[in-house]
Amino acid sequence: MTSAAATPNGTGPLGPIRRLDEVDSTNRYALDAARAGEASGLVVVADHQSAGRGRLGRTWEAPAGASLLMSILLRPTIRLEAVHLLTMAAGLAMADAVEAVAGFAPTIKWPNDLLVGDRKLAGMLTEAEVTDGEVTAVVVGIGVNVQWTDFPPEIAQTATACNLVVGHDVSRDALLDAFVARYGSRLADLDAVPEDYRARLGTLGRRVRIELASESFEGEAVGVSDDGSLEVRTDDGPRIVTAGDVIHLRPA
Ligand code: BT5
Repeated sequence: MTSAAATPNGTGPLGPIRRLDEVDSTNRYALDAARAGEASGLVVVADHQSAGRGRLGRTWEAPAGASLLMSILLRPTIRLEAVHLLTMAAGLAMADAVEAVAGFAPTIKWPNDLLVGDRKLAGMLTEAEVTDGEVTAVVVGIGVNVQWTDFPPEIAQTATACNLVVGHDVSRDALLDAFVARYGSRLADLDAVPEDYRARLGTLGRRVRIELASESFEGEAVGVSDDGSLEVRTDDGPRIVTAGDVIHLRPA
């Protein structure tokens, strides 16, 4: 296990919250705001994104008004390798916020999806600005399916939403407020994040397939280091995964 030992001094309190009716991507907006000198703490929330970003060039779908779509701009004093902690903290804060507001507890799938059963409730995309080897800004983007009627065919079998889980309406504003309060507390105590993250992680102990750009392999997910890397036990020995896609497989 490696120690990230990173307290992101200088992130400061979260806020202000900037609400947009429509934007291409709240992450793009927050990254541009960072480059223009915006201070740490800005929370950008949009009702609709015309080009919501997933990881690895994928897209994030959400009809207007159906999802909590937001990006948080942070300016932590942190090593690039420890930026994962900020996303892990956001996953924990959102899982706790969903539990408090909607009344059910999502699990985390490594690295940062929130799941209910095998269905995806929320996804996260963190992007960092690095200048001369120093992290100058981090944008943590989160999309949570809150109030959906039906899903487009591409995700109909794999997605879920808060209202569909609990059978009644769930407020995006209440979820936003609950998240902001919890994320602020998590950022102030990053050392506690890895252990709490492991406790919420549905991936540990599961048989998984890891899909990397160049290869894929299967094994059992056995651990997560303090900097967020996943350890997978394979027939050929242990593998450490720092980025990639995980598929939870049914037990053999
Ligand atoms: C993610 O990517 O899960 C990161 C999603 C981050 C979205 C937020 S919204 C606010 C902020 N601004 C942005 O522009 N982005 C962030 P990834 O693990 O690559 O998952 C993407 C895949 O999830 C897609 O290829 C679909 O298969 C699926 N997907 C797309 N929209 C979905 C949805 N609403 N619910 C569940 N799954 C979805």
